Amino acid sequence: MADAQEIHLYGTTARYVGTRFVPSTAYPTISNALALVLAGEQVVVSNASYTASAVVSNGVTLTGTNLTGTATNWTMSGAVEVMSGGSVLVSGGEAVFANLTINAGGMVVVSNATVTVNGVTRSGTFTLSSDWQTVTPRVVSFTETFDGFGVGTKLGGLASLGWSVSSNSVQIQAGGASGNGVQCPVVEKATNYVSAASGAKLWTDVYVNDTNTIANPSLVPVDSAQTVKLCVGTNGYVMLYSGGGWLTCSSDVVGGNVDGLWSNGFNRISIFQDYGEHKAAVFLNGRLLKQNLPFINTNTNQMHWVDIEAGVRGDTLFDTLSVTNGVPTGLETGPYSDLDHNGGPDALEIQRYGALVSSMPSGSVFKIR
Ligand SMILES: [Ca+2]
Ligand SMILES: [Ca+2]
Repeated sequence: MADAQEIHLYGTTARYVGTRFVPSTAYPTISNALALVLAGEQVVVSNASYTASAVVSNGVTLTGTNLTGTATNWTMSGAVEVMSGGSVLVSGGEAVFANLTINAGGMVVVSNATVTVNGVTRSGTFTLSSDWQTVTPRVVSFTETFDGFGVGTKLGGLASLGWSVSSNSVQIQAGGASGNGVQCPVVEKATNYVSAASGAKLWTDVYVNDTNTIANPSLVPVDSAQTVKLCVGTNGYVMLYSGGGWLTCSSDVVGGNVDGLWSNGFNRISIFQDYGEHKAAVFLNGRLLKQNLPFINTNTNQMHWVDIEAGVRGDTLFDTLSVTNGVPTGLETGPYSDLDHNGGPDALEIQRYGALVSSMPSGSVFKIR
């Protein structure tokens, strides 16, 4: 027998009704349209079916049972945990789970319905199992505009698209570079896991809006497993980690002055990485800042993830992240797209040769040691 704060229904089809119900074997089934669990109360259903047709406003723990019914009015604002052997059946209508955990062996079966789980909405017929929130790396090439998701969508809920976050405060917001983007609050981090071929030539292209600069990048920790690390330093210069220290890109690759190039609003960062040669090239707003940049870790042959971190001074907004095998759209044109004036887009030269053609020998070179 349970107390009034915890309601157990065993071995039958049970319908819980009203604000308080202390069940007994004499009352296994209550037939009423309203299923309401108040804050502080919990329904534990064991080896039974639980039929809900209205609002469940607090925790539901399911053990070896089914939660069934038309989901039209389901709103699970409290924590819902599906135990091993338990399943939640959502058939038709809409269901909202504000805080859902599915343990190994449990499942949420969705049939022709719309469910919102932890801030992410999916429609159709599918099954969520314990690994639903496990990150699935995104296969290259891809572009994510974030425009297909509503404002307030938690990026951490998009694990099937490769996303992992330090906090659920990382969310899709209006005001991206185009349409919606992602707001990454102070000191939070968004990681996009990527599935790419070994030895590939890859472009990572993203628009970032962060007016804050890092006064002393030397204090920024560098993980030796990384390949490229970039930040924006004092005076808006792009800083690249190279050879055990930070390189200040105070000029572009041909020596042109780039003062003030990092501007308010969205800036476009395009990073070319050759995982065969272990070298990178970095463009800011379509202008080549650095080529032949050695990887921090030259033993890495395969891309695994992209990390975007917000600093302590303010939120970071980012949008339109792509990781592609070819030159990102639009990078071959623009006022700074041919810095060496050889008639060829610099991005295409980087893609083909890893460096500007004009910086490469035009004839044979003999070296002896
Ligand atoms: Ca967008
Ligand atoms: Ca060129």
